[in-house]
Amino acid sequence: MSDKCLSLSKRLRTTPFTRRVEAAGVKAYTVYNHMLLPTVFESLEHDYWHLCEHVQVWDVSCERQIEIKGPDSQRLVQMMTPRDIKRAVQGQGLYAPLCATDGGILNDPVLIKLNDDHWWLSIADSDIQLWSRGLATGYNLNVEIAEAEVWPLAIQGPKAEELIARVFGEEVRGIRFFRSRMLKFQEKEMMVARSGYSKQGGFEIYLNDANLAEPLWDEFFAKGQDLQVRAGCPNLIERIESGLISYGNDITDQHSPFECGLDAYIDLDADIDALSLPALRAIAGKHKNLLVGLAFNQPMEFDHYDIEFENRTIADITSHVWSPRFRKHLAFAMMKRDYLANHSEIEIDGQVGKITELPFSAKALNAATG
Ligand code: THG
Repeated sequence: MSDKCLSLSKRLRTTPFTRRVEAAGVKAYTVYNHMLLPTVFESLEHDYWHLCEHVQVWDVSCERQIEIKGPDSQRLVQMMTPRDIKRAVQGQGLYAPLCATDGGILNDPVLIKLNDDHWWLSIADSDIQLWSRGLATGYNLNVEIAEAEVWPLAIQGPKAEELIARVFGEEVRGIRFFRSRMLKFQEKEMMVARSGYSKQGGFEIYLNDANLAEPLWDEFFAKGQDLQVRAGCPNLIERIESGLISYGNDITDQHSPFECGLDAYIDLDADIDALSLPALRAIAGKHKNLLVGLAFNQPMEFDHYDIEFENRTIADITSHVWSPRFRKHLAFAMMKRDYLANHSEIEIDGQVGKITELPFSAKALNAATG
C-alpha cells in the first residue's frame, strides 16, 4: 500500500500534544482508537537506536481510558476479562485480555484499579466503550461508562527514570513495575505509572488536564537537554525484538489467548464470572494456531502474508521488520500447531527462516545464524 496523506476531521482526533509532535518533526502517523498516533520521527532505525540509548517523550494519548465507575464496576470489568482481578491493589495496572463469549480476544488493555468502584481500561485499538455499554445495559448494571478526559504521555528509554525524577520528584524512583503514584505537576495531581509499550524501561503519565499538555511536554525538553531527550513513539523494531504484540495486527477476535501466548494472563481455575471462561475452559489445549517468531538472515519483502506449505496455508505473517541489532529479519507469525510440531524452519520465497518462541531471546537469535 502506498503512503498517502490522511484527511483530518473531528472523527480522526488530534491530541493536546499534536502541536508539539508536529513541531518535533513527526514524519508519519497511524490511527489508533480514532486518534493520531505518531509512528516515525527521524527514521525507524534512528528512532530505535535513540530509544535504546537515551530517553524519548511519546504522545500515546490514543491509549484511551474507558472509565467504569459505580457499585457494579468491578463486576463488569471481571465479566470482560478472564484474568482474576480480585487481588489488584489501588493504583495497580494489570495487563489482561478482554475476551468474548467464544474466547476470542476483543482487546488487550492495561486494567487500572483506581479504587473498588473506579476502573480504567487503558485500551488497545478496538471500540471497548461500546462493548462495555452493551454489557451494562444487557445485565442492568449500576455503572457509569465514559471515555475519560485523560491523555497518556510515555517517557521511555534507559534515562527515563532520571528525566521523570527531575520533573515529578525523586519519589518516582520508588514506583514498582505496573504500579503508580498520584504526583503533582503545576499543582495538579495526576497518575504516574512505571509502564509503557517498550522494554527499555520507563513511565506513563496519565495527563488529566489538556491545558497542561504543552507545559508538561516543554518541561521534559527543558530538563532533559543533557540526557538527549527527543520526541519519539512506539517503535516497530523495538516492539518486535521485545515480543510486544499489537491488537488488530498480531491478534484479533479470531484468536484465543492460548493462540496469542497470553496464557499467563488468564486464570482458568479462578472462581470468577468472566463471560469467556466457559469457552476458554472448553478450548484449552485444543487451539490450532500459535503466535511464533521467525528469523531470517536476510531482509525479506513479504509481498504476501499467507504462507503455504503442501497446498495449504500454514502461517500468517502478522508483523515484521529488519532488526539492525541482530542483523536478522524478524517476524511474528500465526502458525498452525500441526506444522510446528514437525518443523523448526519455514521456507518463504526461497529463503529459510528459523521458527522461535516469543518473546525472541538474544540467545536464540544469535544461534539462528545460518
Ligand atoms: N500502556 C497503556 N495502555 C496501553 C498500552 C500501554 N494500551 C494499549 C496497548 N499498550 C495495550 N497492550 C499492551 C501490551 C503489552 C504491555 C502493555 C500493554 C506490556 N506487557 C509487559 C510484557 O509483555 O512483558 C508486561 C505485562 C505484565 O507482566 O503485566 O507492558 O503500553 N497505558
